[in-house]
Amino acid sequence: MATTEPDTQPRAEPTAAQAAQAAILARPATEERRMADAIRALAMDAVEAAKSGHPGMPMGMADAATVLWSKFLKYDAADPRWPDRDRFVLSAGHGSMLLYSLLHLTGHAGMGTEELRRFRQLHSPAAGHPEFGEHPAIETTTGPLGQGISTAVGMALAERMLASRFGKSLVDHRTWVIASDGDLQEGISHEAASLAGHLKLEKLTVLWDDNNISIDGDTSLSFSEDVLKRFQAYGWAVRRVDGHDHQELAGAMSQALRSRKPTLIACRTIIGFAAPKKAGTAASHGAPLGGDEIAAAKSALGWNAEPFTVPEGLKGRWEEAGRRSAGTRRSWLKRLAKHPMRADFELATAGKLPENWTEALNALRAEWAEAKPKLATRVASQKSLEALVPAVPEMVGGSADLTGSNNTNVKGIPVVRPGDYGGRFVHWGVREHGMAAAMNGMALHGGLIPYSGTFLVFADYLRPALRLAALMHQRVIHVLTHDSIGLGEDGPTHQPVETLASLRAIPNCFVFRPADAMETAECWEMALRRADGPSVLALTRQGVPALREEAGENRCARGGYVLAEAEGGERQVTLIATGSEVSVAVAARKALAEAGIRAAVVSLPSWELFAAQDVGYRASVLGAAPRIGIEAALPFGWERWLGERSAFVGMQGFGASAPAEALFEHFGITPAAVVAAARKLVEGDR
Ligand SMILES: Cc1ncc(C[n+]2csc(CCOP(=O)(O)OP(=O)(O)O)c2C)c(N)n1
Ligand SMILES: [Mg+2]
Repeated sequence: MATTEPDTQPRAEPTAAQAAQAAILARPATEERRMADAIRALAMDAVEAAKSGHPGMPMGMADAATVLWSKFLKYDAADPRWPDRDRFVLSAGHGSMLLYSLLHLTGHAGMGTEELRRFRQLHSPAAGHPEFGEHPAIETTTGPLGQGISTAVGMALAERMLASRFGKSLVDHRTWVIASDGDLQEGISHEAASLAGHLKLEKLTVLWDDNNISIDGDTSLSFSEDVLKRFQAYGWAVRRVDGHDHQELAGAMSQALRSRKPTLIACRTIIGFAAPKKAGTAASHGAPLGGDEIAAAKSALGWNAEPFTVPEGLKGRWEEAGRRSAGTRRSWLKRLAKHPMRADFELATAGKLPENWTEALNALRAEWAEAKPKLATRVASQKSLEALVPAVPEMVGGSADLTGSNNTNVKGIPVVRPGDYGGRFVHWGVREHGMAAAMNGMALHGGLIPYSGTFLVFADYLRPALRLAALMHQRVIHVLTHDSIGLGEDGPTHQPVETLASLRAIPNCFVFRPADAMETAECWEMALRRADGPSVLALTRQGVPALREEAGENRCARGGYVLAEAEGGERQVTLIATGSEVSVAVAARKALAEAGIRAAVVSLPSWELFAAQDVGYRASVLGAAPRIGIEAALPFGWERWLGERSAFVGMQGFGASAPAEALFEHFGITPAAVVAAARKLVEGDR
């Protein structure tokens, strides 16, 4: 007979995380701890109700967030768009319930209990991941790891630049980020952190949720560098704290306020803190905890309130925190009212363009109509910028180490330097992805209109940030030069063939591919006017002839237009081209006329603008005759404009290394090829 009791299960030894958790829970539950517990309870409840979501991160970072939002963050729940508020970015966007709980608890309108109950449901502002535009206090869309922290670098830079323009009395705020292990693993954060250190963005503070856990399990599976040493080497101040100790957290945040460098605070936390079985494990990362585990977690915290409710006294403490900076905001409003630069400040932060901003550009267009210069469109872009940048003080240029190739700098415009933010041109270094995310941050911050530069083919190095700009409706402009085999000898690694199609595939991203100098100026005007989304300017390295003879109306405004109508009767064929291939179409039209074939040439610099025109206009431009598309890129997407009786003259695969003229000949993107295709279509018609 067995002598042991058969009905008692042997107890598993507590894990290190469970032991640490027990020790923390044994500390006296202060009022601050109770405030953090409110976040934990709401996060558990909302994820449970939605039957999906990420409870672990909000539970782990609740203490750090409580210290930040009740003692340090400058904000007023009554006006979440107050321009001089601190910016808060939840880079680890999967922990969205952390942000929604904070907004709810601090008394922000539009994030009531009902909204929390509808977490992750259609049209709820409490979406799966924080989405810019869903609630005024959501500063940026996060979820794709690494984007938030990198966007925040742009916000912090924007603050420094606007402080330099308008002075400390109007612009004096900080940028705070909560980032996770995944954020710090993503390459983009390495680019952005390196840049922030270099630029000495001392008002940027990152709270790293150092919980050693990601989806696959312990981060030691794939992550073993000394993160603090890495950030130190970037030029950051670094600290390590117990992420559940409010005093340590507050101490580190106070030090960050005094730092002359950006600060990384590693908050050692337990993911899913308070959940008896799942804390400290990946199981709490991205799934509801389940009723029993929630009940046990609440009991461990001594939390007795009904789901989605917070005891009144505690809610009052939180709402007090939400009003903490109301007086500071009122004083700021008084300063603004009397400020000599008030009008300029309000114009800039509203994203409005100054009066007469097109004057110099129009003068340039008039000059070009006369002189008909043969210019690379990247050079025409530079000249357009020389007319625009002095007229629009919000414009901030830059390049990812290709300034001389992208032609994005303007003579006399100073460069942004570490500690000196009076410039309006940023040397981003070879950091396309970090550049594009930081530009999103500048646009989101408000007061700036960033434009970049790199090669078109390297759009793939910045695409995830551009996609977010499109999703968030932000005005950022990417100047992407060397836009085809026309760049020549650098060869197929540098010659985009699929890039235009891939950028056109991003919703709300406008791609402009101007044909000559005049169109370049017109496309610049359209990109700047576009306040609700990003624009890409695809520009040539090689010279292109002037095709336009008049400077009146901005013909690119409708996205596409008839550059040259067929002469001597109805069209027999319509040649539709973009960028450098419009001149190929013009030459082909002439040769076809000599052969007795009546061809019209349509320039189609922006498919998105053209698609937005009424059907009558589009039909009149595209015509009823057979169509030929001409573009030194893959045909992908061209079926949209071509129809059944059509041909395409362009690329079929990767390019090659040779002088540009030899490549256009080799790949058959020539007037002769267009003529042959036209003949086939027209003569096949007879
Ligand atoms: C760019 C990107 N890749 C992958 C994911 C999917 N994903 C969401 S969270 C996560 C990692 C979770 O680990 P961590 O960042 O440490 O967050 P924690 O689990 O500690 O909350 C991953 C891979 C993502 N959101 N973004
Ligand atoms: Mg983690």
